[in-house]
Amino acid sequence: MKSTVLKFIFFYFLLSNSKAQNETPKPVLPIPTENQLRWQQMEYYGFIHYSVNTYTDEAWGFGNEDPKIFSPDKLDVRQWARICKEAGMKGVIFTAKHHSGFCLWPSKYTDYSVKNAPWKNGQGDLVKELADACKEFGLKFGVYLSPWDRNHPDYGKPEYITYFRNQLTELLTNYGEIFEVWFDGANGGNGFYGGANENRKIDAKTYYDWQNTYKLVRKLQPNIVIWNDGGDRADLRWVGTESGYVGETNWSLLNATGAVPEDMLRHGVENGNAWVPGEVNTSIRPEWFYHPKEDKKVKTLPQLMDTYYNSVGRNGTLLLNFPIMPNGLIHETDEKNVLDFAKARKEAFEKNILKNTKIQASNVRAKSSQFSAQKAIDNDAKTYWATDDDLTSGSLTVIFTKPTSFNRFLVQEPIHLGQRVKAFTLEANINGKWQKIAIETTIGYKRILRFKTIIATQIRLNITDAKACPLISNMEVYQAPIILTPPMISRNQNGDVQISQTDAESEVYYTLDGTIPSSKSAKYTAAVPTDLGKIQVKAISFNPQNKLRSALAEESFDIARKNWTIVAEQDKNALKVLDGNEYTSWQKHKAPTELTIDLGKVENLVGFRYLSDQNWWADASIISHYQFFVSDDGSTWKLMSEGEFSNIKNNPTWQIKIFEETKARFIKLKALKNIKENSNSGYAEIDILTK
Ligand code: FUL
Repeated sequence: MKSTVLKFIFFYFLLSNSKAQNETPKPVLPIPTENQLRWQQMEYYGFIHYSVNTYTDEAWGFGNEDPKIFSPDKLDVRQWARICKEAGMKGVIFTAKHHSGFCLWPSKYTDYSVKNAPWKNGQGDLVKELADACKEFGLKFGVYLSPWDRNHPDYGKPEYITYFRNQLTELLTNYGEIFEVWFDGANGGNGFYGGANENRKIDAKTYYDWQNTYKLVRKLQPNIVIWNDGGDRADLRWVGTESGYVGETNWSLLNATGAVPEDMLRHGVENGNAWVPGEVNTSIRPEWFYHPKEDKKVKTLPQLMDTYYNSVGRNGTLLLNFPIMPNGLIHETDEKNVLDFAKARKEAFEKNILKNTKIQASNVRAKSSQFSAQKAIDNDAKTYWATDDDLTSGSLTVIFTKPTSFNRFLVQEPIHLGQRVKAFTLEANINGKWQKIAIETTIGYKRILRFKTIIATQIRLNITDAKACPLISNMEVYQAPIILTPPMISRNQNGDVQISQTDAESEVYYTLDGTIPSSKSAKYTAAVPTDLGKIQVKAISFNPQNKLRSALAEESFDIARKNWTIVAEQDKNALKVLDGNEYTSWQKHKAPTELTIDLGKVENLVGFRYLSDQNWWADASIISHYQFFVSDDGSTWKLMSEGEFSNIKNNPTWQIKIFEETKARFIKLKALKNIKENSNSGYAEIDILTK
């Protein structure tokens, strides 16, 4: 009798236990809301910056700009929507009101809007036009409403909050479904404020009474997600940089209260108690608004690909900005580069090698087919592989029918049950031996790994640590083609030639004798020392797999600047003007000012070149009017050239000035005037031309 009872108890436990295992794993809290889940699945969407400061060439409007300047002659929101759609984006967020306070819709609550602009004789509503265009092109629509308003007289007083909420109500009521609202963190400071022209400070945490503002937002748009980096924690977080990346370790969690230092923005908080995923916001140009001087600084295809892998590929979303030109259109270079980017992504993720492959798991939850390894490659995002509850590790092994080459690995967790994986490795069986390809940390909604092409017969995802039983909803493997863009050539102060690859898997070949390089020319592996004379470098990127080559890159350099010194200058940073790196710069003295260089020996000069500080915020320091002197002894000077660098503000590229041949050992560039009075003079590079 006793033993029958015991047997019964034993089987009861066995049964109830296996029943529990058979059930859906319990979520690991916190988990995303449905709105956050839907938003995460969008992955990639566009930002559009346009306002009165588009017409003053400023990053921020001050709030006193005359609405009359808002008069585009070619404005076409359908062009914006078409480009976003063709780029593969799923939505668009529009600066309905930026810090200037100028409203791009005819708000009832202010005259500082398109109502008083010449565009469409004050009858236009740009928010409506764009919302409609988005509908037409199948894009979701979102709005940026700057909490900071440099125009409004009440900004800083309690009355402004009513104004702000009234505007929010207009935007969230009259333009259909809004998927995301953006509350920028820039808050308070100098402004026009209805003519007060003063500095107004607010406490971004308390001033806007965010909790009640959020309630209003959710009441008007139940499906929305809220982005806010200044006030109370909202649905999405800033990743702490506008450069286009989030940390490789990226938890979609933060703590609901308390400060969020930059490190947490970048990586999230492993044991955070609130689901606050990261959105990577970045512009296709250095700045958010359109500035003609940035026409040659549009992110290139390799840069855009890096941005993608460093955002969507790291459990983030990508919010990529287009500045609108004064004529009302997106610039053709921005369009071309973003469409090239779409094409390259399509090619990279065209053929998933894991379709119809054999897959095995180290453990399957309750041995149930519902949670089998197959669920990780069944192309159904709702199903997933799961282990038993008592495990926090496990592996999935894919067996190919023949040696297979690949260079990308994509993996996803079903995050509606929480973000679990803390650590994983990727291994491949190459020539019968298991090798580690990558050692990583978090996965989250999506993780994509890039590595050099390998040829393997098996591949294994090894989850080495997780918060609870690991779950994988999807795995994909690809052979992404090599991106062949011309390499970048520079020469440092020592005279060494440096050539940068644009794809880790490409090869670079170069010549120094003016001939066109081929794969039989010298292969670039490290900086190439040269004699210090003039050189001409030609280089190509080469795809060793299909033997295709990029367009030619070529640069000519005058004599190396190895023995040059900057005269009477203590600041070591001054040497940055000779380092051959266009991205480093030096600024010190206010114009008029002089920079004197000792060339180390007498040279036969016929001209000089100047490259201004290339940082987008460094406009003021661009030298516009100059004199150039030479000397034998550094004390008696001869003026060789003077004048202006025409159009340098809009086109801050190398400025070349030629003069009559002369012999000299010292040179002096005198900055007579900069673009802005009373600013320092800035230099990225100074160089000479010799006979
Ligand atoms: C920043 C703003 O100050 C920029 O102008 C831009 O709107 C960017 C997206 O956010 O904080």
